[in-house]
Amino acid sequence: MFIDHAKIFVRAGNGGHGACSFRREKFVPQGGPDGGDGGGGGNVIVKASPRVTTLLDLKYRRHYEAAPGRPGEKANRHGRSGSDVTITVPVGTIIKDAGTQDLLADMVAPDQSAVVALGGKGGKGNARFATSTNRAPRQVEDGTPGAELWLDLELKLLADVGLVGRPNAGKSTLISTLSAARPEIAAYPFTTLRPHLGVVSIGAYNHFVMADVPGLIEGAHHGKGLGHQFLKHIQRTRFLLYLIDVSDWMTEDPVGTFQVLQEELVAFDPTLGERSFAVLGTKTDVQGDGRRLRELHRHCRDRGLAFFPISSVTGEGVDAVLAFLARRLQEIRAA
Ligand SMILES: Nc1nc2c(ncn2[C@@H]2O[C@H](COP(=O)(O)OP(=O)(O)OP(=O)(O)O)[C@@H](O)[C@H]2O)c(=O)[nH]1
Ligand SMILES: [Mg+2]
Repeated sequence: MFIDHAKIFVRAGNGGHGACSFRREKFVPQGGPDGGDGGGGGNVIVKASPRVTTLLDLKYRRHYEAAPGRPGEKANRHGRSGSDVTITVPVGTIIKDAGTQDLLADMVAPDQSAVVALGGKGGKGNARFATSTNRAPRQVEDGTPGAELWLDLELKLLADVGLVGRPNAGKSTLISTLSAARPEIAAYPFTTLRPHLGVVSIGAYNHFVMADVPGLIEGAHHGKGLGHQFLKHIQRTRFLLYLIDVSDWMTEDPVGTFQVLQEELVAFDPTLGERSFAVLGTKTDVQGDGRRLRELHRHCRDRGLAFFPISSVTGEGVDAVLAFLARRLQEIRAA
């Protein structure tokens, strides 16, 4: 199951108390104070892993607690620190304080980690309070409490290229011909029920990440179909590909379809209207008399929009799209 939101409770360990103790050894009368410091409490740490793709685990386990520091001991022995607890999340997870909604961390890179609840400090033992005038202090310090709070975690995928299209437009088919991603593919709408990421290689050294997002229909930004819930996963893509079916068994007009998709994106997030994009006319191997392809091509050409006819089945046009994406992404990264 793909889960992209979770609320969890985290508690860091308390610091251990400082010890109050005096040296008691044979033949050493009036040994000085030797109470050690308490250990620090464990932290709660969040770490991003590319091997995790959903927040599902956090739905099942909602409480995370790090170990407390041990109290100090006699003979100046410091208490052991409490061990940290680490929560693994997918890359792209945004972590907020659920109470204040303050942003605590945005886990954008693999292996990035952040302390979300800091362990308490260990208290000083009485040995640390000895002075020339007070050689037998009984004073000790308590450890401080570890932080505790509720966290909101939200996964917003990070990808270079986002695929946008109506159900059945051929998004999943395209990503599975270009990458190792294997989303479900079938001739019915809403086949793909969760976003998928695929790594697309261009040549030996260059690659980019593509996101297949479930199909969008008119009203998606109001929650129609599946769109609304997944639109946020294209918010953090650098480049969009609009996939428009131009096959002869498609009934609607391709230009209207493209415009509805654009409107849905802008209604959801106006900045998506400024995102660079290209338009793909898909399934050209079954384009029939080619009328739909011509209409869409003309519409794009008149507006100076990048347009490519492709077929994921025969491979027609796919290399041209790849070469174009490689160039555009390089420009975007450089900018
Ligand atoms: N002939 C032909 N069929 C294609 C092509 N691309 C996809 N299809 C078919 O179109 C249907 C829908 O393809 P999908 O890739 O599942 O479409 P999608 O956009 O991912 O659909 P949703 O997941 O429902 O949003 C499947 O039956 C595919 O086999 C193509 O280039 N040529
Ligand atoms: Mg699909």
